[in-house]
Amino acid sequence: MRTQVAIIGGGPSGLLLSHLLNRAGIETVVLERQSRDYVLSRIRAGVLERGTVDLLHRAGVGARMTREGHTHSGCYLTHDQQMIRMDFAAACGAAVTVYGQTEVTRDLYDAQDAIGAQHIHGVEAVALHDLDSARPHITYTLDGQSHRLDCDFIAGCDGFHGVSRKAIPANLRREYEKVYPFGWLGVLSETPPLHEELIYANHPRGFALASMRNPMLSRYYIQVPLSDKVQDWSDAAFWEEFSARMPEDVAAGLITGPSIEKSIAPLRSFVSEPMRYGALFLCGDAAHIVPPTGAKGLNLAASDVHYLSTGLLAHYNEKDSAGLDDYSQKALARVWQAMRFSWQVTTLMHHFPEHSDYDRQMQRVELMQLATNPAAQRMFAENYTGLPY
Ligand code: RFL
Ligand code: PHB
Repeated sequence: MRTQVAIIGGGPSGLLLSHLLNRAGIETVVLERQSRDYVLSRIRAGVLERGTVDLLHRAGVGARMTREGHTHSGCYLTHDQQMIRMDFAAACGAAVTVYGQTEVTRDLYDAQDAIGAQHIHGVEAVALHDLDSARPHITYTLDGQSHRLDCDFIAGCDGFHGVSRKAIPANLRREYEKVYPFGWLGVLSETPPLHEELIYANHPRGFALASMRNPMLSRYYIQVPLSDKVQDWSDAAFWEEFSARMPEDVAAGLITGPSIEKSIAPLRSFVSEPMRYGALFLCGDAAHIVPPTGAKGLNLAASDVHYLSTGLLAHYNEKDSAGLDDYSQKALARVWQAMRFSWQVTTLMHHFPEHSDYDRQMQRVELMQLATNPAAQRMFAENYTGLPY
């Protein structure tokens, strides 16, 4: 089999790239290890930057997001009992859209079906070959049979645990990593959200986040030690701990219910450079991971796809390869900005086991600066709603 761009991974990066390319007449094949149902059952990100929203509209998949997504022009940071509003609209004239990654992925699959894009689910033993030659190709097995896919380019959109990144020779790859000493326990529940905007809570007992998907679906998180297991946390224990970390007057309005999903995600920052090797281009979590505190993971995947799709379009339509040559450098410049913001908000809002009283005073004064200083508010708002690309 032959295609122009072979895409490994049918998560949001792979699907969005496939859709933008197909709409421009460039042929793709998406190879995904899991079933479509499995991909659509993963509960992940919930906040879309304005750039991601614009890109989804440009890809022609924004209609349901416009109908069902919710525009948020601010969020709250709390410090014990104090609520500090970050007013994005006043600080930088921008907003974010609350619309789940699951819904973005579903819209992309539906749109891909409508144009007959090629997806192969259930592939195993995916391997990349001859990346630094004019004949790159992929081998894989499907239902026990071996297959070969020849292509011009390979997009590695296979997430942090995928095979693409490791196909770049180790001596040409530089990895940067920071592992945080805690994780987030997340609960999805069919209850009205605690508040109309997101609340990020810094509390002596640990961080908590009140988020949402829609008026009858809430997403809540609490910081937990890495040693905790999901089965250690009954729903009742979760609600009690979550309430204790929110300001008392806000927690008084919490409506609890059974969890319909409960999972623990470790927090990690990771960047692998460069994001290109010969015919291979990495996108999204395959190249970088951020802790979820800044809500940047999915949004970085979208900006990578923007740079790569623009480069591929110029290559095929105008025989201009400058965008492909610049891809790694441009994408990484934005990745590092989001790394810094995610690290800053993670450090500001969590309870670190090794923190001294001095470190906690630093968190307090930084939060007070965000509460009172328009320059600090603008910097937060610009980064949260998304730097331009
Ligand atoms: P994905 O979504 O991981 O998709 C990669 C796809 O590649 C497939 N795959 C393979 N396919 C073929 N062959 C192989 N060898 C393969 N290996 C893997 C996988 O099955 C999968 O379908 O990466 P992508 O597309 O780059 O998208 C990135 C986003 O998913 C990610 O940045 C965010 O979801 C990160 N993230 C969060 N971001 C936020 O902004 N807010 C959040 O609340 C948030 N929560 C999360 C998250 C990521 C999590 N992960 C990765 C464990 C919670 C979790 C649990
Ligand atoms: C979510 O709703 O899942 C969510 C929102 C904001 C974050 C992280 C996760 O910073």
